[in-house]
Amino acid sequence: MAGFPPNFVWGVAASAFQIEGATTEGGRLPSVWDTFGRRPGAIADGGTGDVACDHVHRWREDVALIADLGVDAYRLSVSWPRVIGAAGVPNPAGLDFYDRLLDELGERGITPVVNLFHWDLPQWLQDEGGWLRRDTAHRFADYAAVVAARLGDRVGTWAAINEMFEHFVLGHVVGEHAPGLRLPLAESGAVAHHLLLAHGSAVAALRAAGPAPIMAINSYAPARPLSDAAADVAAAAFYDTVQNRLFTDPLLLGRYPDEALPLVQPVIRDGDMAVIANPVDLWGVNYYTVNGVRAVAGDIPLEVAPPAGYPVTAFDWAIVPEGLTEVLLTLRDRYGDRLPPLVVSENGCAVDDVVDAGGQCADPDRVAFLAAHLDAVRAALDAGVDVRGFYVWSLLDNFEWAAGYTKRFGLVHVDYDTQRRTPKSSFGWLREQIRLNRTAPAGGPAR
Ligand code: GBH
Repeated sequence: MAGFPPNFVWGVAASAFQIEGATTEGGRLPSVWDTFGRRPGAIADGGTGDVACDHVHRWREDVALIADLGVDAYRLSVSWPRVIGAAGVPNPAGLDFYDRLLDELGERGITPVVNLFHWDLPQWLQDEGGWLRRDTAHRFADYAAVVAARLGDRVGTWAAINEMFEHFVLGHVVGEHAPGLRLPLAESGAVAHHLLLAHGSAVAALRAAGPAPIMAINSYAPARPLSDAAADVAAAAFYDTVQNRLFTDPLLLGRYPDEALPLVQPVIRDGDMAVIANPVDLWGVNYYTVNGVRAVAGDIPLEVAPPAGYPVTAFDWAIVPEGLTEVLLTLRDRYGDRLPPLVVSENGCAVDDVVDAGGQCADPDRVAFLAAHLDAVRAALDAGVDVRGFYVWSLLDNFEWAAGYTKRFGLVHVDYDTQRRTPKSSFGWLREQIRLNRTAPAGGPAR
């Protein structure tokens, strides 16, 4: 696995709501996920984020794990409702938590990559209209400025919003994620536009606050028609537009794809597109799978399912490493000079991991998954694509959104009864890959 460029960044990622717990401590206000998670049937196992991985109390142990893993960088997210109180007043106790966390990371030589929004909107902002409301984008920029002023001196790289597409579609159209809305497609465009506007406004605030580079983070997946039928081919093309271009075209080209314009046209104001296209320094790619798409009748005119012929993960997502190479090359080909250097900002898989009687947790399927996806990154590097780093999702098993605690993505197993952390075999494997890569530079014999 050696053969990556010498300055290639090895990282591991997590997000606030999925690991923190302590949802009522230190002045932390409810988020849309606290509310949504209490809807009967919303979460597969009825799990909540109340405790999660108890990271707010165990952060020191978790940073020690990250240091032990040997990664260069840790991608975390700040919980908006933890650091901003009602009416937008900063909450010092919440900021203190991240302050200590960043100090500890710094002392361990781990670069913090700090994302500001991983889907946990303060509930009070949702009550005022959430992402349907333009003002939420301005509130987000205010929040970014508060965090930058307090933590910016120790942040290695900023990110504003994780996966606008998932938050938009799953949270506001399909209703499977918080806030659980099922907006008619025709009314949903405001959410997409305001997320983009929030991103661009936050980029401006972060730039004004300091020199740290800024990364955009989106998910990408090739969309493949599930049959040769013309309707399925058209549905896959539409899905490709919505997932892979609806957010990326405005961010990089300053305009929406033509097919998506009717959705957003009513809410666009003069000057918005320039704000949205505020340049960033790095382009984060979250990659998990390829999506099979077929046409169906209904307001949402398509359905996504794993394409046949591939092995699947414990989540039933198709395992298609070459899809990652395809995504990286497609971005380069679509956006050319407009595309900043790429980073694989999330990759990983769900496995039904168990700790055996001897206290070991072997996850060979995850090792194979990660090895194949790292090969796919190297194929893109060999094809001349500028990829600067790779972040495994995730450090710990954690709250997997609508799947609750039923899906495990961690390099470290978490026993949710005892909060005991057990590094899986993939943890030791990744540590060894990082070490090998550092001692055998690109083009060297170990390749
Ligand atoms: C990421 O989203 C999130 O950023 C992270 O919080 C989350 O924990 C992690 O992934 C794991 O889920 O095969 O048809 O069922 C990933 C977005 C959307 C990617 C669903 C895979 C599967 C489509 N995912 N998609 S299908």
